Amino acid sequence: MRTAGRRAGKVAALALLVALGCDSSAQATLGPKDRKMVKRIVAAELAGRAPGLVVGHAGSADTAARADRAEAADNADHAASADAATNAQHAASADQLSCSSPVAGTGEMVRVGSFCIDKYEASVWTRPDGGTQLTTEAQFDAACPDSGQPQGAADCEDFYARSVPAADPADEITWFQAQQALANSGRRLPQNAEWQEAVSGTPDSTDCVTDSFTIEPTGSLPTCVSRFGAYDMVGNLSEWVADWVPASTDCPTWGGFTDDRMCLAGASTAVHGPAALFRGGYNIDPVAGPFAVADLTPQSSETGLGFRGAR
Ligand SMILES: [Ca+2]
Ligand SMILES: [Ca+2]
Repeated sequence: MRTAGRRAGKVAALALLVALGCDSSAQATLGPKDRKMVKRIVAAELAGRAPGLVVGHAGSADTAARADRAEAADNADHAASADAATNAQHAASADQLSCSSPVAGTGEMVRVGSFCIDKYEASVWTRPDGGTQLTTEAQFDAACPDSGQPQGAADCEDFYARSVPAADPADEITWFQAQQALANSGRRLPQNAEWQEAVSGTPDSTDCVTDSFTIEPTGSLPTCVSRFGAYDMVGNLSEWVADWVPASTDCPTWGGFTDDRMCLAGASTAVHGPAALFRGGYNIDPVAGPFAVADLTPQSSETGLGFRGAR
């Protein structure tokens, strides 16, 4: 048994050597029966290999070399496309992280999840990098009508929303005017849900401008900041957001959830026009806050109602 086992081992080892092309003369040391067995093992061994990797046959070295070159080229291709994908990802995340100003000079934005929002309440100017600041309702109307539809010299062109500190934020401006000023600055109004996401972490207290009817310059209170770095989302000015609803008729409050103003209730059949939501509350404690919500027709210019941009 031991002899038979040794012989079987020798046959198997020899078969492997033959299959690898290392030895064929050694077969001469075997009897015809064992040579047959080697043949069978070699055939089985070769059948289980990729053609390009078969060694010990005519032309197989070339085939192997070609296979190696093909594999190297394939690997290089993969590496190049992996690099390209990585670079694209890096570029995308750099853009995401930067939230750079979409139009040079129009001021700072901060990253909130998948979007950017203005760091400050918007102020309105004649140029993207400043020029003359427009602060009154009459000045806004002379640059761009309440409807946001250009008319004569009021062509809505020299009319830019900017997110800059220590500026008088635009007050008594319509939703349509705000939208045009933002469009010129590469921005848009935030959606209601985006505004809510961005306000997170802003104090609901007199850390924000909520204790007077005075409208303060943007970013006056360093503690009135959201966890994303946006200032004055609570208080100072209320802020238009993009969403429209039927005009509300009632202010039933949030109940025990919060003391913030809640006027999104009822659907007026008397008000002519839809209503756009505005958020954050006027500068009055305690009805100002991160949940404060009310609505007005988008053509309204109301004291204490401004906006900020998103993109
Ligand atoms: Ca505000
Ligand atoms: Ca409040």
